[in-house]
Amino acid sequence: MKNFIKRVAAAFCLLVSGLFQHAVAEDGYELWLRYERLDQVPKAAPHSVVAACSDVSPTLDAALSEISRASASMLGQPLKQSGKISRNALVLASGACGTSLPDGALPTVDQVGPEGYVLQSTRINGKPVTLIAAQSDAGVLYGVFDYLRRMSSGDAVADLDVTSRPKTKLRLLNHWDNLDRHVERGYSGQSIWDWHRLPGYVDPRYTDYARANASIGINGTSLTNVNSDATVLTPPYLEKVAAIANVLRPYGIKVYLTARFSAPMELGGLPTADPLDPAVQAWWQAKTDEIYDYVPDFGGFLVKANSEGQPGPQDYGRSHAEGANMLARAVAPHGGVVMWRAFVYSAEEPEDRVKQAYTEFVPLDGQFADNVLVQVKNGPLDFQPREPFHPLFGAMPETPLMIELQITKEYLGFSTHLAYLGTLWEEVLSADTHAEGEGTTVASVVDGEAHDYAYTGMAGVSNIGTDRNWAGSIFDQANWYAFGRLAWNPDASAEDIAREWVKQTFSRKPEIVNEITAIMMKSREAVVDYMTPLGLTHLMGTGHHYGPAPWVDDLGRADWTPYYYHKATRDGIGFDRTENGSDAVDQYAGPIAQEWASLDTVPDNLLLWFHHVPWDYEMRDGSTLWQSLVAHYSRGIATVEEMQAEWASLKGQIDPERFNQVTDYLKIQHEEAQWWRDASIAYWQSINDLPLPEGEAPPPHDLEYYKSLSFPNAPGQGE
Ligand code: BDP
Repeated sequence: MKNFIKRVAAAFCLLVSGLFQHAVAEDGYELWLRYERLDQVPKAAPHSVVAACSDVSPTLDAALSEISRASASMLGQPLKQSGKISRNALVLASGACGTSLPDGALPTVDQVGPEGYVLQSTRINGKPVTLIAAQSDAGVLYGVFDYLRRMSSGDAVADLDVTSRPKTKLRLLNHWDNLDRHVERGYSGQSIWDWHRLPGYVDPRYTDYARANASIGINGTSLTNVNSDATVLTPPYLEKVAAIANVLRPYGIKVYLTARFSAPMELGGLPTADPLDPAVQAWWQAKTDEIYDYVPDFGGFLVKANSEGQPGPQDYGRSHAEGANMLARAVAPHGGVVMWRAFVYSAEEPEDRVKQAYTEFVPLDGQFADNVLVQVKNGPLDFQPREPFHPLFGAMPETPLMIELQITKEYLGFSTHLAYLGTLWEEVLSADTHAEGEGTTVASVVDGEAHDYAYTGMAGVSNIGTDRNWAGSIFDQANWYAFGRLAWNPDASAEDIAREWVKQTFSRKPEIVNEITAIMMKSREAVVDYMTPLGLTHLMGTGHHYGPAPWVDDLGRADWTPYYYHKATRDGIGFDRTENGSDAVDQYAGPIAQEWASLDTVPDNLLLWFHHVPWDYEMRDGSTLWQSLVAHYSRGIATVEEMQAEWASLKGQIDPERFNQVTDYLKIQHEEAQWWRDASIAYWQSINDLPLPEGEAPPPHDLEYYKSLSFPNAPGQGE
């Protein structure tokens, strides 16, 4: 009888848990950490987990709780924690925490560095086990996430022999979040940092944020907008910052803040913020010491200075290096760093905007303090759908250069366009700068291999907000994911990363994985085609950056207008950056400069970035430039149509919530792709007076209609 009751109770629990599983909303909150139930328990799946140390640190605790959550979800029950090694145990051991293991049981972890790990199927006391070993607890945590990723992807977990270490040291998200919770260039709701309620209320969401980031190796986060507000440096806010840091710390994530250069005046009442003024230096030193009182492992400062109206050292006739070094001195005793942004272009400077960062920073090479990194956007302009790589990569051998990527899709259709950015970033990272001879890829500069940098890093401008799905859309989660994976290994393949993400996010079924990966892999080029084909750039609407506006030619500054970049006249189109024009091409190493300077060898996809050519210029395929341009727009739309059809074919195989949202978003994308094509063509025709190539549909409206569209409430706007 007792047994019977037990069985009934068990059946009831199963039923309830089954119902519950279905009732759980597929709203995207779980990201890639969904840990879907495995159809088959894999060979060598662990039966228990052993943390081989006496003192379980908060980081190991986080690892254990992730294992418990994941195993409950994937295997049906959480792994038992045990103090004893038994058959098929999962054994966690870090440097300080492997002492309870028998001699010789631990593999050497010398080669994995402070954050790497070893995953090994081995035997301890004659029993088969899986060992996750590292020098540090953070390394174990990363190893645990790797192990769970394999399991969640349906990969084999028997016979593991994996060694992994991150190729970059600083892997950071940069939030562009204001203290009033508005997110500059944010398309996923408000800032998750709930400053007003902090520190009294610490949203549990911060723990999930930390889990997600740690799962992809992110080890730092800059909480505040680069267009910064000094208020965050005041004691009430530092208390809030400390509360966030406390949640992130066990996950190996350090907190950084943006430093407003004029803070000594605004907060300290000083008459100047001159970095060579002793009172200013003393103010920053005291402020920094104070920050470390609140957050003992504070990472350091991220600074946007003398750029787009932000205060900076040049206001006092000082250089970027002098400004950066002053802050670097203040954080140095605490082990902090300064990330100084190279996104600068001067208001007075008549020089081609894409040349200015190089012109300003190359002469400063060697002048920065040891704990300064210069943070360089992937391209010389501003996160456009396609740019050549930034010429600073390879040109500052004495200065650690971080790469800054934009995860939020300010220029690629906000969160409603499906655009997987892994391919964009792979294109940049694998580009050959030729700086130290052939094969000096941007990745090899960023990971320090080319110039032996002491610090290395990657920053991604976050796309995270209060939306339930975090990123504004399910596919935008893939961009957050890909950023982390590439920061860990800048040589990783965008396609492998996409597959991995799809398996954990949608399905392990190979047909579904292939279909969704294929959609992702072509998505970014589709955006380039319908927005800025053939090397065109910066054609978006003013201020909010939503939609096309190639006709704009009269803003406060010429280099904010689309006209500045396309220079279309009746005779031709494109920006001449050869020696006959701005000669920006000369900022690249010899072989690259030669390739891009010549019409014979410049790739089609950068043609109008570097050259001004007539509308009837003959392309390699025999078409005229005009025909080719129009064909690219239409091809972009056709690709979105393919993506829609491919997605539609998955109906019934993806849960309705996510299926429907993606379907609706693709429809928006299709309409907006059409809008980009039509508005652009209407404008080019008003300039070149050319008829449309055969078979191409005319825009349904006249140019005046497209010009009249106005979007004062578009999301994510700047100041
Ligand atoms: C631009 C954004 C602006 C940022 C700026 C930056 O439009 O909101 O402040 O980049 O990176 O792309 O500083």
